[in-house]
Parts: sequence; C-alpha cells; structure tokens
Amino acid sequence: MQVSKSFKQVIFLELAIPVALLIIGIYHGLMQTIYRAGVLQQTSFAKLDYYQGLTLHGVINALVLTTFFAVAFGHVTMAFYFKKEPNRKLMWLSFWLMLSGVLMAAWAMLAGKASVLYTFYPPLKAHPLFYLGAALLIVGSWVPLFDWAVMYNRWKKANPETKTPLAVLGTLINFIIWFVCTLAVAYEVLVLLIPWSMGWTDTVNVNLARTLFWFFGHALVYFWLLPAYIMFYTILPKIAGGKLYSDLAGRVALFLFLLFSIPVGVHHQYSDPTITQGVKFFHGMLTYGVAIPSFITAFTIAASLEYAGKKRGSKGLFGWMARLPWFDQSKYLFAYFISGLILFVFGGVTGIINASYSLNSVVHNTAWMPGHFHMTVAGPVFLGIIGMSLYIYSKLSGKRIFLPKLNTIIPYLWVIGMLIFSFGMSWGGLRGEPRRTNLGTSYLNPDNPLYRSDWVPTTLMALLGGIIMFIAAMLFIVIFFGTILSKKKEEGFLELPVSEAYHDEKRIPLFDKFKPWLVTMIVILLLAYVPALLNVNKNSGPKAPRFNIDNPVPEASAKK
Ligand code: HAS
Repeated sequence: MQVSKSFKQVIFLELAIPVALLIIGIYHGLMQTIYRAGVLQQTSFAKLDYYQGLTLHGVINALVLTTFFAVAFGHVTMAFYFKKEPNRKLMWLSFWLMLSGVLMAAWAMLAGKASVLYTFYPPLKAHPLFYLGAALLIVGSWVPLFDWAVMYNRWKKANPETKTPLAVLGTLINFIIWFVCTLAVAYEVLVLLIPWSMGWTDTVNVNLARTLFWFFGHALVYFWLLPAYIMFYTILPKIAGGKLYSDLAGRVALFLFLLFSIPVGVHHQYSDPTITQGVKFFHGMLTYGVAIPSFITAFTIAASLEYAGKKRGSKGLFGWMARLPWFDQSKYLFAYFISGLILFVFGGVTGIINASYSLNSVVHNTAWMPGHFHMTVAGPVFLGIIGMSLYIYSKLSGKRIFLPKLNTIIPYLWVIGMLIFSFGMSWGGLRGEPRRTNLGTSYLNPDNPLYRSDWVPTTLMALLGGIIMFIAAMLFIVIFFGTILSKKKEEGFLELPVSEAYHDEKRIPLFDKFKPWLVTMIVILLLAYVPALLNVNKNSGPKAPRFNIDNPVPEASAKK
C-alpha cells in the first residue's frame, strides 16, 4: 500500500528516536552488571551516578522505546488493515507531545535531578519536569486511540458482519487498557507528585502513590507485551511458512487481557503492610487469571509453528522444529520472534512463581526480579520491537537491510546473553542478592565487612550475560542505522505479512464487540480496587516529606 510522505516521516521518527536513545539505555544496562559484579567499586562513573544510570536505563528502555513503538506500530496496523491513513494532524500532535515529554524527562535525568528509577516511588523526589515529561509522554500516546476508534467505527458500520482484523482488535484492546490504567498514574503525577515536588505541599501519601502506580504498573507490562502478541498471532505463522492455528483463540486471549491486565497490581505490593491479606489474595487469584491468555498463546503459536514445520516436510514428533526458517535472511523476523518466545517460556514461569504469595516473600526485591522481567520485557517485547522497527523502516523506505546475515544472528546472541544474565540474577536472588543496589561499594568489595563471596559467581554470570547482550544490541544499532544510511533500492510502501487462519472460525458476535467486555472489565476493576483503596485510606501512616537519592535525611532538614 502506498502511503503519504508525512505518514512515513512520523513513523520514521517514532522508530528511530527511541532506537538512538537505546545507545544510552543499553550502555547503562551494561554498567549495572559492572557495578554489581564489583568490577567498579565507586558510586559513579564518567560523571554519571549509579542510580542516575539505572533510572536512564529503565526509563529509556522500558517506557520511551515501548511507548513510541506501540504508537508507531498502531498507526501502521490501522493504516494497513483499513487501507486508510490515520489523521495526519493528530499523528503529529501525538508525536510532538511525546517528544517534548521525553526531552523534559531526559533533561531532568541527565542533570541528576531525577534519580528516582522508572517506578518513581515517593518519598524519593524528582524535579517537576521529570513528572511533567512522563505525563506528556502518556498524554501524547492517548491521542491516537481516539482517532483509531473513529476509523474502527466507520469501518464497522460499513462491514458489520465481517470479523474485525485480529491485529486491529489487539491494537484497540491494548490502547484501551493503556488509557484506563494511565488514568491512575496521571492522577498520581498531577495531583500527588508535582505539587509535592514543587513544594506546594509538604508531604505525600506514599502508600496511595504506590497503589496508584501499580494500578498502572502491571497493566503497563501488557501494554508492552500486546504489540509482540499481535506480531506472533498475525505475522509469525506466515513467515514460518504456515497458518495461525486458531483465529478465535487469538480473540479470546486478547479479550482476557482486557479483563485481567489491570486488577492485579497489588501483587507488586504483597509486602506493603497497608493492604490486607484478603485483597492481596484476590489480586493473586486474578494474576493467575492473567496468565491464562499467555498459556492460550503458547499452545496456539506452538501449534501454528508445528503446522508450518510439517508443511515444510518435517517428519516425527519434533522434526518440525528443525524445519523452521531459523537462519533465513529473507525471513529475519522469524529469528527475532522465536528468540523472544523462547525467553518468554522462562519469563512466564518466573512470573507465576512471583504471583504466589508465599514464594513472593522469598524473591521480592531480590535480583530474581530483574531476572524475571528481563526475560519478558527484554525478551519477546524488546526483540519484537527492534525486529519490527527494522522491518517497518526498510519496507517504508525501500532500503535493504544492512549486513543481513549478521542481522539474523543478533537475536540468538541476545538469547544466549539473556539466559546467562537472567540465570545469574535469579540464582543470586535466591541467595538473597538485592535488586537496585550498587553491590560494588559494599557486598562485592572484598575489603568491606559486608563482603559476600557467594555472590561472586552469580554477579559474574550476570556480567558475562550483560557483555554478550551489549554486543548484540550494539550490532543491532549498527544494522539499524546502517540501513537508514544506505541507498534506496526501490519505492517504499507499507506492507505487513498476514497469516491466514488454519481454523478460521465463523464470526461470534461476542468476540467482535467491545461493550460486554468493557462492562465486565469495569466490574472486576471495582471489585479489585475499591477495597485496596479503602485499605490505603484507612491504614496509611503519616505522609512523607521529600527525599533525594543520596541522603537519608529529608530534603528540607538537609538544607538547614
Ligand atoms: Fe511480571 C514483576 C507476575 C508477565 C514485567 N514483571 C515484574 C516486573 C516487571 C515485569 C518489569 O506476581 C518488575 C516490576 C518492578 O520494577 O518492581 N509477570 C507476572 C505474571 C506474568 C508476568 C504472573 N511481567 C510479565 C510480562 C512482563 C513483566 C509479560 C513484561 C512484558 N511480575 C509478576 C509479579 C511481579 C512481577 C507477581 C511482582 C514481584 C515483586 O515481588 O515485586 C504472566 O503474565 C506470565 C504468563 C506467561 C506465560 C508464558 C507463556 C509462554 C509463551 C511462549 C511459548 C513459546 C513458544 C515457542 C510457542 C504463561 C507464550 C515454542 C517453539 C520452539 C521451537 C521452542
């Protein structure tokens, strides 16, 4: 499909800016493993503080890259399936809002005025521009939903009996989840944090802020995941050489995410004394509920891949695996997607361990946790994002992939690095190694009385994995910008591989409309969050003043 120059420009910028920022994000990932292994025994390096670096790492990789990509991929999906570009003015408005937000937050982080990590929990205080930047990034990402909803309604009116394309359904569900969950964080930022950070209010309710953050925070992880799931359902079976095993399974999974993505946030707060056990138990049960659509996805995608392998002439029970296009340069997206799926098997299992109230008390706030989430957000999500960014860019620009052979190997290199890294982190976590801690200044410094020799092998494994991942990511950066800088070979156009369904079940109205699901979503949300908020209202202790990361004394007292 031919698209306008303006459409291409927005998409290029939305893909290329976060990939360029990744250089900073990935560098600070490597630095984390270096500090933690005790190779550096200091609080800063190259004039950047440990926590400043960790904040840059989390914000760029987990918030900026993911949000920009979700918006760009949403535009591409809508335009491709509806054969019509989204409203250009709104596309630009959304882009400028997001970019100005990122610039504000980047200034605050680089100036060392917002070392509050990507969760920005109070009482750690950031510069108001950090919060304002985060709010603008979010508001900018809301804008497209309203335009896509109009596009969808028009299309539905003209095609009432046709099933909504799966990718469109997934995009709309994802942005509805995003809109609802970000309302809580918008309230946290605008009503609680900005006035407190500006000094208009002296104290802040830490428990309320945390609860509002996690109302947003776990749904956030599915906002990251769903674009990857859309790729797995609608693109992967085609490039693997087969068909999507069941179209209906995809629809059921997506609607289940709408129900269960948000009302699970308290599983991040099992250790918060403000919230009672009954509420924690209910959120724990719903967390098992949100794993169901991923199990559905695992079986559906595995069946689709088995079908692809069989179609390619495989024999025996597992022969299909060998027949898949693992190193096919022309189908490099396969390498990115399958690598993400392999990592997600481990990411999923560790997530289910976290969800168990009793097991969670063993692993909470230990290195186990980054072990878990790197196999999710830095697994299927990251690999899906970078692979697809390259694909969309090269198709839209008409340029060929720079170093295509190397491009096919990068995801596997990433998987090797990630498995070593996450194994080291998970093992260390089980031995009590804390997360978010500069171990080099204490536990991993042999001269320090706190020295823990049993954390040497675990942190060294994480370091080795970190080095391999850093190399893989930098090679990707070379390929991405190498492709941008190469000469145009043909006319650029918008194209996405589209998987046919093996079981193309007939349209079931319940799985092709939003209203019943939205109503159920609201009911579950109220059941899960009214008691949690009542708990917080009743049990929160005194409110907290402002703290900076480098001082255990509140900011106002420290100034005296
Ligand atoms: Fe999580 C903490 C529970 C999924 C990200 N999670 C985090 C944090 C992050 C994160 C960033 O219950 C840390 C937050 C912080 O900073 O404090 N998580 C879960 C559960 C799931 C889960 C139950 N998490 C994710 C995803 C993430 C993510 C997805 C990012 C994208 N997580 C938790 C809990 C905590 C937590 C607690 C808080 C812990 C604490 O104490 O702080 C589930 O959604 C997982 C379901 C997944 C599966 C796997 C399905 C497998 C698939 C692959 C199939 C492979 C194929 C290939 C088909 C059931 C789909 C086969 C073919 C071949 C050829 C081999």
